[in-house]
Amino acid sequence: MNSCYPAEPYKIKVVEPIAMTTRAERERCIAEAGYNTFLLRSDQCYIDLLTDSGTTAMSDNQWAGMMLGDEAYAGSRNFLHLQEVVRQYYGFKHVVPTHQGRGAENLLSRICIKPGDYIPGNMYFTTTRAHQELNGGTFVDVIVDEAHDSQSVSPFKGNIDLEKLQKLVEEVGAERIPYVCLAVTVNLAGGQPVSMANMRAVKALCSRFGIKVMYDATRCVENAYFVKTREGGYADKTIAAILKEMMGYADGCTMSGKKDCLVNIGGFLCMNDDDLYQQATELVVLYEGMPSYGGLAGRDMEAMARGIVESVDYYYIHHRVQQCQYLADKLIAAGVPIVQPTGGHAVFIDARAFLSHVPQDQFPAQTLAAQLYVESGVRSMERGIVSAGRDKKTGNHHYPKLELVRLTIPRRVYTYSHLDVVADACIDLYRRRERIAGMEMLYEPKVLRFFTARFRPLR
Ligand code: PLI
Repeated sequence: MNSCYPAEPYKIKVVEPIAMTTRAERERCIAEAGYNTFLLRSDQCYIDLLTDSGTTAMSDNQWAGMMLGDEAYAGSRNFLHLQEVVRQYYGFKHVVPTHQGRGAENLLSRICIKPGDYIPGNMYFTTTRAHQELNGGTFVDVIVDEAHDSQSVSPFKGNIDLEKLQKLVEEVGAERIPYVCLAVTVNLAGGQPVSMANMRAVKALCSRFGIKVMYDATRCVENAYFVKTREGGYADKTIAAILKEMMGYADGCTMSGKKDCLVNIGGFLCMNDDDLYQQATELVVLYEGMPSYGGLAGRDMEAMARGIVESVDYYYIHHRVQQCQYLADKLIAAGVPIVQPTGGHAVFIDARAFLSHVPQDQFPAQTLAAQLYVESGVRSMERGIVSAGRDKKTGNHHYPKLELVRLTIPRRVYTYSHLDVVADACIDLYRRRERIAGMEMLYEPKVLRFFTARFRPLR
């Protein structure tokens, strides 16, 4: 291992044995799961890179906090701690806890979106767009073009294209745009960050038109790390200072605490506007719980408050992002096509280039994820045509330019040795790629189909 990859800034106190399976067992398991890695059982997986969501190893300090859970129905002291920490690190005036990120998306979309509205964003995320559409809105992608090109090495491929945004405002009118949804970082583009300059410019443009800017802050600490390491003028600033500046260009945010707040469950909605807060407190009691717990136990709010503090530690985030880089570098050295530059939470294999003989409507990324599991017991996730779903007007598949397999690294869970196994399996498969055929879809759910769709290999 090259010494530029930092060793773990933690030591192991508890271990969880993982399943060792044979190839024959894995062939049976994936067939039973309809060739959909979401439908595998976790005890059928050796290294589980399905997601970094809720899969974090919490620290001893967070577990200690769990024992201090105040499970009062209203006014829990853990809520007050969470509120204090969110104000300190994110800088927003109000926080409404939710059971996870999509709970916050539901509240925000229901309050702000009217039928016929448009919600510009830097590439879609599945649950975010689903909530926007459920409330009658139309998502419009205003991300920079480089984001759709897996080989562009531009450092901030998550940026919003200001011209695209301004054009949309002029076309539909500012009154039809309740807010701009800016994700920091952009999951489906490969974990690509947004520059501070772009955040500042988006805020300035939106202010001119009286449009709110709401962040999807799910991986905001990873974004802050990239600002520090890639953007001029930030190298000497702390992650906490960068995070606070980023949030200063937003009117609020939705947050999936299951990622950058280092917890297994939790989320929140933040805002500065008192009226929006009032409306959120009225709605949260219907969908989540009292505004002082929002679907969470007191202990979970305590773990999240402590996780937020830990997440801005430089040694933690440096190691996290460099683990992804380590895996990426091994794949690049062997010629395996991946999205560049490497993002903050995952390595994304370009399945379109990897299986160039498989047409997109034979689901190359879904196929590759299934094959990788059979090969090695490594569970990954499709992020391509299956995840993109269908156009709600025409009923046709959306055909995203990016057809990816995501190898998502859970936080503080796996070692570099595990990543060696993952890299070796991908490389072996790449050498035998011509022998892999595509698949057909046998069962297709109407909403968020990737979770439960079933497939069959084409012979
Ligand atoms: O899974 P939730 O409901 O806590 O959060 C939804 C969500 C919102 N925004 C973004 C950018 C996400 O990545 C996200 C959830 N992501 C999942 C589950 C993932 O595997 O990437």
